[in-house]
Amino acid sequence: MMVVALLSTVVSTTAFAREFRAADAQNEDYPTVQALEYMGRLVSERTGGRHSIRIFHSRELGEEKDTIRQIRAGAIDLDRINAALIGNLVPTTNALAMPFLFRSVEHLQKVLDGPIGNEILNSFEPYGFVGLAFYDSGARSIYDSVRPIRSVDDMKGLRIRVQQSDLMSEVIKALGAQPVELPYGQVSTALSTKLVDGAENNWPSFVNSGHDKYAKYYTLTQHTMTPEVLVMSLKAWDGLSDDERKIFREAALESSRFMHERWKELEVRSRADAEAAGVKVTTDFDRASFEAATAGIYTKAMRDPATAELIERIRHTE
Ligand code: GTR
Repeated sequence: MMVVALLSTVVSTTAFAREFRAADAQNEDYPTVQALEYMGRLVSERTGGRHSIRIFHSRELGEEKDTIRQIRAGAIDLDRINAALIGNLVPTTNALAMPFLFRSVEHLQKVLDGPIGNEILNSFEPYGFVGLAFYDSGARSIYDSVRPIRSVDDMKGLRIRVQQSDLMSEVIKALGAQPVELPYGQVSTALSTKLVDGAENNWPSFVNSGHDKYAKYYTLTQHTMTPEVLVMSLKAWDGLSDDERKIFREAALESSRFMHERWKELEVRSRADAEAAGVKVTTDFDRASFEAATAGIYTKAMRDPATAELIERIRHTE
């Protein structure tokens, strides 16, 4: 009896114990990676050490776009990606990346924490992955090495790096500049060799990836507030029991709260570091000219009824 009981414990442990591989494009100092580490600790604790998360940061498992392919194939278990990268695949997700849609980060947070956020996380399954949680990314702004951007006219002719997202290319084109889609890992070199004149990102990414060394003008355009998303491959998800799914979901949400508490302060610190390193911040830019230039993006997006409905609901979220 004893032997059987012992054997069955061993079997059930080894049969289901797993190390889940998680990818993140950011490096280990970045808060999303720290959030994943936090989540990993919770998962290990709550599964009595049976499951663990091994994090491959700094694009060790490939650039963001490649990791989406791998997550769909089940080659990676967890992936922390920016929502803009999902938009090419799941068009309604582009609602989260639309220019000048969110009135503030608080407005965005309300949307993500409410039914819309939930619906978006739940809409990925047909594409081979499951949405677990959103992470902060603040607002993205345009930076460059050529001149301060005061109105949309100053964008003319600039080569601006964008994420590998059709929507982001369209936004930069609409602003009169030339979009250059590049994976995150190539942006620093592209800036230093002048392959591009600038890029766009939030303060922590701008500083953490060293772009502030090359782009000395940062304009607070805050043109998008696209959040980060944590997804799990459907293959990994299908292998979990209901209890384990609950553990992963809750740990993901708690890690998102953990990061949220640290994010604001990091944004402030990153901006201060950039300014100390000689970056000039333009705050008095002509926002109306940017909004007018990107109006056509809405006309196009609203042709898809599901996206149109989502955009309307986001606008009406108080
Ligand atoms: C960052 C985001 C990354 C990546 C990057 C980029 O803000 O955290 O996942 O999308 O932007 O611009 O490529």
